[in-house]
Amino acid sequence: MPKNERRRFLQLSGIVALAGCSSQPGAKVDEEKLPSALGKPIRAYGERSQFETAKRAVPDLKRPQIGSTRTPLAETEGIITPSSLHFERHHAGVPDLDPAKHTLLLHGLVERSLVFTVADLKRLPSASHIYFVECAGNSGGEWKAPGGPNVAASFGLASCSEWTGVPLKILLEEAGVKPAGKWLVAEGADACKMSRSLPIEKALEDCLVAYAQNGEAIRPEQGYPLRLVVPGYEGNVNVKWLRQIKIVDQPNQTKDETSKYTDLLADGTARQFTFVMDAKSVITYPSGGQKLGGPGFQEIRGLAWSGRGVIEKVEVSTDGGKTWTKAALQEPRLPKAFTRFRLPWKWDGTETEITARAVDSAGYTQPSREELTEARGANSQYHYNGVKMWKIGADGSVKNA
Ligand SMILES: Nc1nc2c(c(=O)[nH]1)N[C@H]1C(S)=C(S)[C@@H](COP(=O)(O)O)O[C@H]1N2
Ligand SMILES: [Mo]
Repeated sequence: MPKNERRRFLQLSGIVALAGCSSQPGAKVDEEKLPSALGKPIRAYGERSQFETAKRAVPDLKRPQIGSTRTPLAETEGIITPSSLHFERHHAGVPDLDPAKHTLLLHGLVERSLVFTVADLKRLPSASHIYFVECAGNSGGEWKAPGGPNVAASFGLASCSEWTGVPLKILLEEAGVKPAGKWLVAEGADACKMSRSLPIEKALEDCLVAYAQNGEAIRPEQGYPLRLVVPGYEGNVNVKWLRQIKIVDQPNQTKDETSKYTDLLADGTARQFTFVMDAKSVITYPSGGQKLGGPGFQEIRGLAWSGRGVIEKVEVSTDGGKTWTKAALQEPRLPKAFTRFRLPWKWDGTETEITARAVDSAGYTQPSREELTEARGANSQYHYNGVKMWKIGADGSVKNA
């Protein structure tokens, strides 16, 4: 154990004893009486324990194909979102695509138009990276007022996976982008033909044509068999069920980029193609809807992320923003991925407000609600990244503040 970790552990061990462990010092435990049982047979594909209940709430929709589910982030640990709990956002349902028949067309302003089968793509050099995907509409309800009663409701349109695929740069080099090719248009095979324009520099920098998520094939809901992964950019450009990429000379102004994802500012002008998701953080424990067992040791836990790079610092306030303490950041800290933060805290049993703010490697600090609305007004439905407060009552209940 490194020295400072060890010191932290020793400091904690005193309070941990007060945090609900029921053993008495010196109590005798009979090893022979520890329970055991004959288990179930082995099985071909894993499932979680019957006692685990974390799930995505499925809204009751008139058209169930058009909607979203949210990741219950407060019920996940570490930085990886289980694929089965990744949020979903579909504009026209989840197509059931046969990977033996699905192809990706790469054409437009290129020397050679190319058609790739999924098998072709899997033969090419591959790369794996951990990246978050966050819908531009995540936390959108917070613009008007601090709205969300819990983490899932306000922050659950964000998840983090390990994505594996072919760097898009390799495909573009195969095709040979002509000098006039400055943008691309990526299109999905769902009924709405989701399509978005992206600058060619981003495509050459770090985009992936992904076929795997967390070690297995991408889930149908995440774009099986192929999705574009655009690290750090708003969720919508991560086109699922990817079927074509067309190289063009300017953004296409597709329906998906003109009808949505543009921020109306206070002065009546609008921001379009903002793309990058700014630094953001949220405390996942204690958070809205949870209840603290009683005064004493608590580990404050949360997630921070930034579309511009790595999270450099997360500060936590347990007195409504008057004083701030640096939280420990889980290593390795990866660019454009979730970073888990943790801070030991001794709750004295009185009413208080807790919050966190993130600083990223671009030197950007997550703004307060006031700073954000001062700069951008409160007309938008997208790209909200103000800090989130949770109010802890004297009875231990945690509510939206
Ligand atoms: N083809 C296609 N791609 C799509 C969408 C879609 O409806 N169709 N939704 C987009 C939106 S708005 C978001 S936020 C992300 C959501 O990705 P997920 O469903 O894997 O979480 O996918 C994007 N890619
Ligand atoms: Mo989205």
